[in-house]
Amino acid sequence: MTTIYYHPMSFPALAPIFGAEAMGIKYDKKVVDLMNGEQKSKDYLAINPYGKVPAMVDDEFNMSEGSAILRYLARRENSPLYAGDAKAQAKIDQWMDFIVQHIRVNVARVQFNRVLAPMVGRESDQSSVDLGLEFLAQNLPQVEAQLSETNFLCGDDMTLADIVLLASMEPSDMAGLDLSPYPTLQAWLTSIREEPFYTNVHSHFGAELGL
Ligand SMILES: N[C@@H](CCC(=O)N[C@@H](CS)C(=O)NCC(=O)O)C(=O)O
Repeated sequence: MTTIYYHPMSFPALAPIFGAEAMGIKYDKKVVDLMNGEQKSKDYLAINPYGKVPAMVDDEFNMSEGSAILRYLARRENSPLYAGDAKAQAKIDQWMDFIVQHIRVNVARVQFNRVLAPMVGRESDQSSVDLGLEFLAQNLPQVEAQLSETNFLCGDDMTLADIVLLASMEPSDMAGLDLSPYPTLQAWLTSIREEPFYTNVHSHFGAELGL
């Protein structure tokens, strides 16, 4: 049995959840209570010694890191989401890395300081918000340009790269990101959020917490 440990407000952890749904995998999902520090409990550290979500247990095999979990599941399932020769997979990897390193981290800067910090009684850092917005303004145009050329990041079929983009953009509304300069990305998000692999998880980001 495959179990994915996550939290509904963790967009890194939503990536393997969306991926498992999109691959039609039979799996269990378990919420790790990040608000109360369950990720540092002895039981959870035995699953993921790094004390973070996501993590995955596949029978006796444990692993962490959302992108690595996605690749493992796709290889195990021989999924079309990570298909093709070395070059095709390299392009999927390229976009996965780009999204995590240039998009997700900056969405996280804005989301953390505008939404999460006030929720957990921490001071917001406006300079971090500004930096996140500056880097998003540099990097989102590349996503917009690609999605204006092809239906998905790596062509006309959805791949793991799109799953990572979807998960990374989850907090865009909640964090008040202005996506109006990126109409193709906006339309893409609206459309992909209507897919069963998304609606099986939630209606929108934060729905599980009544947000
Ligand atoms: N590089 C990891 C990032 C995982 C991560 O940062 N998880 C956060 C939630 S978004 C976490 O578990 N934080 C809890 C903590 O650090 O105590 C991945 O992509 O899977």
